[in-house]
Amino acid sequence: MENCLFCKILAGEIPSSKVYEDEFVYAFRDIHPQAPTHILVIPKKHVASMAEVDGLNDLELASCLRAIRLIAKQEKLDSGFRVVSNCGPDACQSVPHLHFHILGGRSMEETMA
Ligand code: DGP
Repeated sequence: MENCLFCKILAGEIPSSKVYEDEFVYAFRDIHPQAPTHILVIPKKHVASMAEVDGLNDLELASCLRAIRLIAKQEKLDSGFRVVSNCGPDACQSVPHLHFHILGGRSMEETMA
């Protein structure tokens, strides 16, 4: 998708710190980490958000969730981690390419909003 920041990262036009890649998924470190470990997991196929997830097939979608488990193991987040996907303006989504934040490496607040 033209003019999509994360599609440009996928294409290698913008550098990123890769932590995981497979046929359907790419994951890299967030440029503004909000926890000691803060990783973004994206589907390689462009869909804007969870609201448009019907644009992915089941394998593409499940691959994101399976990648999250693998990355959490790889990053040794054994005592836990949080997964967040902001969707739309009310959730302050700033990059309109579906992504899952993996946050870990410290205790999280009980409140999520
Ligand atoms: P969200 O607000 O949920 O749409 O999260 C977008 C995240 O993307 C935000 O935590 C910062 C991150 N981000 C924005 N631009 C870049 C970039 O150029 N490189 C990397 N690695 N992360 C970025």
